[in-house]
This record gives sequence, C-alpha cells and structure tokens, in this order.
Amino acid sequence: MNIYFCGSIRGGRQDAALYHDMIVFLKQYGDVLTEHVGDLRLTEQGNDGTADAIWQRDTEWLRQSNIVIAECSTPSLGVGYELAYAEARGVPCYLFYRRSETQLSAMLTGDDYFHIFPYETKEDIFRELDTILER
Ligand code: 6IA
Repeated sequence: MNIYFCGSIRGGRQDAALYHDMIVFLKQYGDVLTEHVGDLRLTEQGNDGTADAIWQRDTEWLRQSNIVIAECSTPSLGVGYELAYAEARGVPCYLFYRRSETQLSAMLTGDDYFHIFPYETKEDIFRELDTILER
C-alpha cells in the first residue's frame, strides 16, 4: 500500500516530531512516500530552487497513492493543495487535527469527501489509524 502523509513545512514545523511519530506508525501498514515530511532537520527555510521538481514528484506520488493521511493542526497551504488534488483524483483522505487548538478550514470540514478526526492525544490518532488501515 502506498501511503501519502501530509504535514506542514512552510506553514511551520512545530508539529514535526508528531509527523515523524505518525510516519513511523504508518510504516507498519505500507510505504510512506513522503517520509521527509517527518524529518526533524527539515525547516521552513530553504530556497525554492527545486520547487518545480518537488511539485512534479509530490503530485506523481499523490496519483500513485492508495490513501492520504494528513495532520492538519498546523495550517499549511501545501497540505490544503494536496488534499484538493487527491480529492479530484479519488484518493481517500483522512484528516487529523487537535480539537482544542485548531479551527480547521470550512473548505475541509464542509466537504463530505474528507474523513475528519479531531483528536486529543497521540494515542487517539494511533487508535484511529489502526481502524482505518486494518479495514
Ligand atoms: O505549504 P507547505 O510547505 O506547508 O506544504 C507542505 C506539504 O507540501 C507537505 O505535505 C509536502 O508533501 C509538500 N511539500 C512542501 N514542500 C516540500 C518539500 N520541500 N519537499 C517535499 N514536499 C514538500 C520544500 C523545502 C522548502 C523549505 C523549500
């Protein structure tokens, strides 16, 4: 199974350790194509010199994915773009966000296509992921 994990990069890296832990967990179930999103050395700095290559590769991976898992607590234009791209191509999308801190965009909560999971603890996420991926 190809899993596409989405998390903020330019939107801010405050949840990078959580992305890392989610990616490690997801690897029990398949290949996580976007492992770099959980790389703690990746910062929002950095130049756009390779942006066209990044877009080419990420959109190709989205088309090859069986499922998209997005952690949306830190708002990210790139994650929103990826979710719309996946929806347009019929890739199932599962979104997680911290209930107490995040006001998720109405463009996501208002769209019945997305499976949305507000959570409180990391254990809540892992429990949901087991349910989603064991189906
Ligand atoms: O707008 P954001 O940067 O927060 O978008 C994050 C999302 O877009 C992630 O889910 C990634 O899949 C994708 N993305 C954005 N930037 C990159 C990247 N390098 N490499 C791979 N995927 C990316 C950007 C480095 C940057 C500091 C220039």
